[in-house]
Amino acid sequence: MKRVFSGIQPTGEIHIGNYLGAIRNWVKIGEQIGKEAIFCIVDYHAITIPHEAKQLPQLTFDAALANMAAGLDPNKITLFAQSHVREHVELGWVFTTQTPLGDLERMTQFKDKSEQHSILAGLLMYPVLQAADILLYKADTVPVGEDQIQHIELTREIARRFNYRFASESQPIFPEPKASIDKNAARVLGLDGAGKMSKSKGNTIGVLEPQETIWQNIRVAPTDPARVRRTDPGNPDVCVMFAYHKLFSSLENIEMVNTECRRAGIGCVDCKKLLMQGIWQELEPIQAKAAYLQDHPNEVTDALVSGADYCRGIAQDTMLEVREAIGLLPLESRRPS
Ligand code: AQP
Repeated sequence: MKRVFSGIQPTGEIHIGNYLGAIRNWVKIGEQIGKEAIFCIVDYHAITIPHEAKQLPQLTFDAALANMAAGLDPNKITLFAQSHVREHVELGWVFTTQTPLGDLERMTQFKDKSEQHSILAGLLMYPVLQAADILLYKADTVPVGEDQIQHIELTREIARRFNYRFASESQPIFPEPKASIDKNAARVLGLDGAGKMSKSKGNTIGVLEPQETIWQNIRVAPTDPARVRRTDPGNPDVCVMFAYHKLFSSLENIEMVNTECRRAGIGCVDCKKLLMQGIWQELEPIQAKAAYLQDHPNEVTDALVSGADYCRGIAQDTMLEVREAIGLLPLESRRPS
């Protein structure tokens, strides 16, 4: 059976970039018949930048809850926390020993993040652990946002190199997985319009953020800088609000905004109010489900426990193959022949 795998970091509130760029795609895939879908809250990744140890358990739980609220149904997919399956770290180490340093130093995300944070060795190794996450389950499809394409390419390279060194051409151990990108939301812009929406940049719209806070942030968000007065015509192509309309509004409203903004028939506040309606239509049911799960936390915990139990079985089978392939002494007390 084809297997899909993806993960999300519990580094803060899940935002609409995560939701539209990745999670919504996960939900669609999870509903497909004939594909097994595994999704992971990658807490070992979250500690590659400075973190608050006391907050991490709650953040991990909250990320699981937000994903379930956004539509991941544990009856259809498997959801678990990365640290509950220790084989991720074991395979990560094996891959670390096989990965040239130069491959890691050229990763764009490493370069970006090492400008923001002190460089921990784990930050450099991040994509190796990510490769282990994916390949432990021999997943062939990885739904992600555009920012992760380079990491998935490296995962393919790691799989290829491992197969070449330790397996036969006719019986490779790992598949070479492909990224699956939702083209409409591959790179959701941040509220500042300056770059991708990122938890660490504080330019997010949280999926579980109260309606009023979302509105306050949208109300003051920049639009077309050349449109100073209400009577000035605007250019939707350079306005982040229009980019959001394309993600949240009806075709009819998108067309109306596109036409009316250009001839100053609609002002920025009206445009933003209309956008808010579209956003809220999408987020309200998610927030209602989140409120339900907050009242029934056992549903989240049960999903994580049974998800980890299931994944551990797959992961242990893969590690048996890997250990044998790379020449580690078998676990059972046998003398090497
Ligand atoms: N702005 C975005 N547009 C589209 N997809 C996005 N993703 C993240 N931001 C956007 C996708 O969401 C999935 C999980 O993200 P993550 O939290 O594991 O990764 P991230 O890229 O580190 O998220 P942030 O918000 O940008 O966090 P920080 O600021 O900590 O780096 C991934 O599939 C990602 O592509």
